Amino acid sequence: MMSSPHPSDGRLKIERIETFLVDLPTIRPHKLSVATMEGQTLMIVRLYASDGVVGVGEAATIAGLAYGPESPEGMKLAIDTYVAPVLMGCDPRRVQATMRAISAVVKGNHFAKCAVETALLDAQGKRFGLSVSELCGGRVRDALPVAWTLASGDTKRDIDEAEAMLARRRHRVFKLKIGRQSVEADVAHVAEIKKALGDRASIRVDVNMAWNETDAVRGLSGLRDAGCDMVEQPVAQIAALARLTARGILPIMADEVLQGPASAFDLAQRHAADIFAVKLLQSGGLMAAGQVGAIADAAGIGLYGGTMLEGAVSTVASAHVFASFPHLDWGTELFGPLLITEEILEEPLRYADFELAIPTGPGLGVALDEDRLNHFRRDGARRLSVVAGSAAAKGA
Ligand code: MUC
Ligand code: MG
Repeated sequence: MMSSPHPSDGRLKIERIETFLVDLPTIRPHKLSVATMEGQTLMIVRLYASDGVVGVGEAATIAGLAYGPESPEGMKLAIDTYVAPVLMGCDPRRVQATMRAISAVVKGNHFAKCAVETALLDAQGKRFGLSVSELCGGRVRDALPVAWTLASGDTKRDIDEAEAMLARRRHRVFKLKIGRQSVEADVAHVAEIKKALGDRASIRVDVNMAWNETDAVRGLSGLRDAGCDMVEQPVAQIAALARLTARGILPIMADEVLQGPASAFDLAQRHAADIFAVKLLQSGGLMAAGQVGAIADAAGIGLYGGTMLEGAVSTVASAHVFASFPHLDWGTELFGPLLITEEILEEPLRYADFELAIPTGPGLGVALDEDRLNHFRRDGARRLSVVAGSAAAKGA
């Protein structure tokens, strides 16, 4: 018989669900082919269970709706209006059954579902004294290599930034965001950075689908000659990605087209990529991301731990899942919290020696700094003081 998500003994329930948005500044504008990010908005969800355990989850997008179909505001609305009533009737210990009940009434909305599943697993881990990576099958590593994205829009500034990262031993793999200018200008930009850094760094690029196939063939050859190691999502279409992969000019990584297990299976069958950039949010949750990883493994496709430039909560959720991948040949890019100026954890994540240490405590193993969070909440103290200030200026 199928397990029901509903509390059969009436003893454990979710009593309260809280969602809110946090607007945080970034250390510099982050320039992608689809948008320039001037800040990052986190959608935080907290589930308060009747046993006193509180689970936290997070989701973030890139520049609102510029990158994909969900926005932080939309996720909050989806959870408050459609997910919350389902959660209120579920036993939070039955994580998969609860997510299944949600999916029965909410189609799509991968990011919102991932935030909720994160909170359920955080609570479950705290409840049973296990870290999320152990709940996800068990960690096979305690730290993850972390790449940094150079996306200031200026070649010289990118080189300086990379040098500073190398000197601090924080990153030695750099992903360059290209696709905003001509193929020739982009290749020249990559070549200049690779020339400056030499063998001290691995250089990869993310085109975020900006090229057509003929641009891509030209671009890939130029990038190979420039010393680039890998190209992420050069074109939008799966058929074109497959043809580029078959040419074998450079390893091709799928990102935007990878939207969970079914798409992973489709991409694998069509030989559309050499590597998968697994993102928890895009996959639709932690369990789904694990399935994407399993499909890649079964198909002989390489794995990379991707990010939506999330804050600390979602970053650490990703770290727990990637820690459980048997193979992670291409490392990760879990640097989201470092792009944000503000620390929102009581104890910051530890980045050292080119790696992120995965917390060992129960659940996600992190605690939010409530004062910082309250300060940056869209509906919090800072907004109220701005509103009060503008009212005073109007003589109210
Ligand atoms: C993307 O497209 O991969 C990840 C790193 C970064 O700078 O942007 C993201 C999104
Ligand atoms: Mg990408």
